[in-house]
Amino acid sequence: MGDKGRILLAVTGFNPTRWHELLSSRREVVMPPDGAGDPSITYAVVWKQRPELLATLPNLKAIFSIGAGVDHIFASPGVPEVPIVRVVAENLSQHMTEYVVWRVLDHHRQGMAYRAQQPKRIWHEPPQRPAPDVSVGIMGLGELGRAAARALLALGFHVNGWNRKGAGMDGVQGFTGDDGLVPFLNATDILVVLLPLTPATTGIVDYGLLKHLRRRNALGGAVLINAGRGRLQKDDDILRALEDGTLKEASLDVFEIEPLPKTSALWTHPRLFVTPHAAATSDPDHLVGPMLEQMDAFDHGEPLRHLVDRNAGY
Ligand code: NDP
Ligand code: OXD
Repeated sequence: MGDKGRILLAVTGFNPTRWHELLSSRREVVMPPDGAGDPSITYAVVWKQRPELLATLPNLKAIFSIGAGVDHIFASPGVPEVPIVRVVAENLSQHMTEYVVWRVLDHHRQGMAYRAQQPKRIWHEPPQRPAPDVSVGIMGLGELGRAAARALLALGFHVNGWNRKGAGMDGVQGFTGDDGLVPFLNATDILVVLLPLTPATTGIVDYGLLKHLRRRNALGGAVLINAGRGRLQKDDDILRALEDGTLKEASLDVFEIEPLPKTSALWTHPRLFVTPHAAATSDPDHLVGPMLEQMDAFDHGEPLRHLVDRNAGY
């Protein structure tokens, strides 16, 4: 094992025992506080690692993100100029698709209204339109957005997509870049945010953006679902939009500060559904095998897959 080089496993915020067990099956693994400056470390597997740790490793060949998002890596200064690999996996896409379909269907089928009625024993059927009368707009039509779009199309929803470079998708009405944003929002009833957090997207989901959503629609109001990153949104703007009717309802999996502070008014808003950044959790049993294969292949001169574009930040 030794001549393969060692892996630095540097994570905060969760218990990495299973990641350690699986990575150790093929290579030696070092965990902080050990590892700083260690010349035998050739790969780092990270989630919200301690700032500057990566910059101390003289023989680092590549960094593997434990998530699809890599904002946690760029949040630290001095990230070395080595390739960064992010998670792209069927298993993760499946989990995110489940979350998106669950939340879209709950809003579409008036789940919040029924949950409010039940304790009061109210027997009332709110208006219900079929899925083709509802437009779901996916902001960030990447790996996860496309998987979710396929499932929503299969359910009969009209699907819009917004991205940066303009690659289209069959069955999805495409909108691109700054010029496409307002037309995209104007044509959207349920906004699903699956963007990465970059300098270009930070704070993009604010009150002004939500105002552009289509509100006179089959649902009786606009809906926001954010499973991308919390700092894409302004938490206070979402509360304001829920209060003044700009938004009918929202589902948030991510927040500006995580864990969401106990004092946040988001916890108790009656038309807001909160989950604790759990839409699609990285599963080591599915992800470590491909990571180790990529390390072996790269050591043999083959290219890495699922590389991050450092200039774009995702
Ligand atoms: P991808 O990189 O595959 O897709 C990102 C999409 O966002 C692409 O369509 C891209 O456009 C678009 N995009 C990026 N920047 C801009 C911009 N400035 N303007 C317009 N469009 C933009 O990422 P994934 O689909 O794999 O993941 C998306 C995000 O989901 C992750 O970055 C992460 O933050 C979040 N996530 C959250 C999880 C959770 O549990 N809540 C779990 C996993 C991921 P283009 O196609 O043109 O490049
Ligand atoms: C990810 C996440 O980026 O879990 O994969 O948030």
